[in-house]
Amino acid sequence: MIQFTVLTLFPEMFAPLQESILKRAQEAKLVKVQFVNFRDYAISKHKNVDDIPYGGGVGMLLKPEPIFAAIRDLPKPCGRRKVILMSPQGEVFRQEKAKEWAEEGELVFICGHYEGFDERIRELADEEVSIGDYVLTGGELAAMVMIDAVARLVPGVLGEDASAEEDSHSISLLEYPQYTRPADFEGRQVPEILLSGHHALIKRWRRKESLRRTFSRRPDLINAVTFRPEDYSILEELILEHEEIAAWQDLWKHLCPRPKRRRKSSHNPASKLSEDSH
Ligand code: 4GX
Repeated sequence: MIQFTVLTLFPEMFAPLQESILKRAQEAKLVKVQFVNFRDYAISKHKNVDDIPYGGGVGMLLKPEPIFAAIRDLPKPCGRRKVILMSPQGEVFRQEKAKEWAEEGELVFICGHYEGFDERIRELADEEVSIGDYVLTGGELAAMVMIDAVARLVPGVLGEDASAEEDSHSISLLEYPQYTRPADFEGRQVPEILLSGHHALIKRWRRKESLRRTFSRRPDLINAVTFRPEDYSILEELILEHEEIAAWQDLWKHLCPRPKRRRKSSHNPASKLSEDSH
């Protein structure tokens, strides 16, 4: 069981987590999501959680007291606990981070909804992370993205034939195109090879299309790809089909099949000739 604790002024924003796979995971007690409205920890009469910035400037900042009080009031964690702050200044959240966090007992997300937070709030966080280079109105959507990505890695959350591990490999290599019935949809044909039943050739075709897609759509991922010996002939074909791919060929030159060294033979006139020459 992994526990997600969300410090937020807007717990209703998390309704999407009560649907589909994560709903089932919570019913099965594999995942728990709980909310702390830190306005409950505001000290002032008017329950303010934000205030104007010292030194002037536009907008409001989250005050430190309610967040500190809410964190201090959390019950002792069952296992390991990690406190996370969402911010575009943080390290970008990736699949590797999701895998790391899936091993924790409790993840606490601090969600703010104002222009920023008092710098002293940062010291509560073990990690500061961003879901990407864009600005959100609050941390809630970012927290939901991360909860979803982590929860699906918890054993049992996806089906029995869980393919979470396979999926995470497809982060460095894009998925090949997939098709289901009908074989002919308004004249658009499913590639013939997929109907052939020739499993080895289908596997090779899929690998080739994955590589092709990665080169053309996400060249930034290519350095992270682990090339296999059997990729060599595929890559030679891809270079002929897309000249640009030749620019990367240093990445797989180590896979170049070397011609077998010929065994010494006295019946080979060519080798006799070369022996005579010295
Ligand atoms: N990846 N955010 C807004 C709001 C905020 C204010 C005070 C904490 C305290 C973002 C991102 C992002 C984060 C902008 C939350 N949070 N978060 N900010 N990109 O844009 O994660």
